[in-house]
Amino acid sequence: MSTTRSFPEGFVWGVGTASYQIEGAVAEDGRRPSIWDTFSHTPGKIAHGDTGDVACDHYHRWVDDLDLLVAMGIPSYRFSIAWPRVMPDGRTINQPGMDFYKRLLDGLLERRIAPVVTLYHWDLPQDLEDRGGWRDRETVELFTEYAVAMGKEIGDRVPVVTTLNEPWCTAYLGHATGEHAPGLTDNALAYEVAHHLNLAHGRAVTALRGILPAEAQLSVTLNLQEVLPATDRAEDVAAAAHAEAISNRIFLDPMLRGSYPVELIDSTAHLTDWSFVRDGDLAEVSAPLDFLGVNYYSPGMVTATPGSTPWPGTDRAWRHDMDAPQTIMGWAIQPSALTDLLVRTHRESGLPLVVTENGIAGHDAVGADGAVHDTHRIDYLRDHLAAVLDAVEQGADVRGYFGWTLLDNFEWAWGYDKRFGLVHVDFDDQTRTPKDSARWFSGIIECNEL
Ligand code: IFM
Repeated sequence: MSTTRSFPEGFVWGVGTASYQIEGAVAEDGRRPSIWDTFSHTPGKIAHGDTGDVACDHYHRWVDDLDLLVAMGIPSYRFSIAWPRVMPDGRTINQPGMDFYKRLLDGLLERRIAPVVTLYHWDLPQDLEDRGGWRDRETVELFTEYAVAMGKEIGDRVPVVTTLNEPWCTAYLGHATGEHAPGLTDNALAYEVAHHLNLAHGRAVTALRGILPAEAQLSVTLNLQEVLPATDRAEDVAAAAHAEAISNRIFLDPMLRGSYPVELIDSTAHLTDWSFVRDGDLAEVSAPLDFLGVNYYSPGMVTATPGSTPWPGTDRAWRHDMDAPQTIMGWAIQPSALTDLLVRTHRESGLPLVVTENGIAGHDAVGADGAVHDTHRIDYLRDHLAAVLDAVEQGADVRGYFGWTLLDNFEWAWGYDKRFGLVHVDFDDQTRTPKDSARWFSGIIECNEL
């Protein structure tokens, strides 16, 4: 017999997207290239040579896309602003680009959908990359100026602002493994970039507090990793602790406690002396937050024994396959790891949490009956929502859940192969077809129960 379980009262439900993954229109109305335009046009970087040039053409179809949100009964929409659209050179406001987001925000508010705005979901203006990008401390200053400009332009329409999405990806995939833009491969650089991202986040939070209405909520979204040791051998346990430090605590500790963990500094001493952390930085990084956004897809397992792929950013922990079913991304499916992550993160941070991303990719196709029967996604979402409820029962203060993602879209280095959407997109003619999971998710939202 199945029993129904309720989510907390006032639980926030939503879906998310990111600018480069859906907008297209990369050279319209004054937008200039971002690092992802450059990277995706570099041969060999993206599966099938895909680019975000058109993506879901959301820049032109945003009205229909907002109507889709209404049809799905989605109360809150998380999207990101393309810095190179509103400030093409990274510093000068481009009014037509800004007007796009004002129209989008007005469209959401007219439809009574609460916007959650991310300022940086990886599309750094290429002009700033050419000056050193996140390796250069000046980018911290320019990001703060960008945040201030956005606060002044749209702060009256935005109740929730997230500074950065998954700085781990920018630091490590962008600068250590080279899988993401700008495609650099230097572990030492990744730590410096992580610090500059932390500082940019903290400065932006403080600056925005002075501009946004008092009730505005400020946050950051981290893809926290639940890292498990392959065995209980001391070396593997130490490798997992190291991977945890360079993946999670490098962001959590400075943001929440105003310090970098000693283990992090010690275990990376062969690569960097951390002299890029200047007096006063950590006080700025730890500006108070209203909640913490957590993106979760999969746990990771590591071993100290070299041989497999190194954990991003280090040669002291190596990936180890888990004995668990996998998604088509090769990511292990283990909902209980989400419960553990939420319980621990709430206990250690004391902050309310929001699951800002969770979802699964598939090779979903529209069938002869005109529908997309993505039962694998319904199963994944159901099991992970149950994991959220388990975490709440164990004391974690989880206030919301955003499914990733509204539309099938440009999945970074994977191009259009991996479909994460609740809504199927035909990339030949841009037809949108809500999948079975979209209807299922709407039903959950409507009754606030699982
Ligand atoms: O599509 C991405 C998103 O941009 C950031 N978080 C992970 C998702 C799935 O890979």
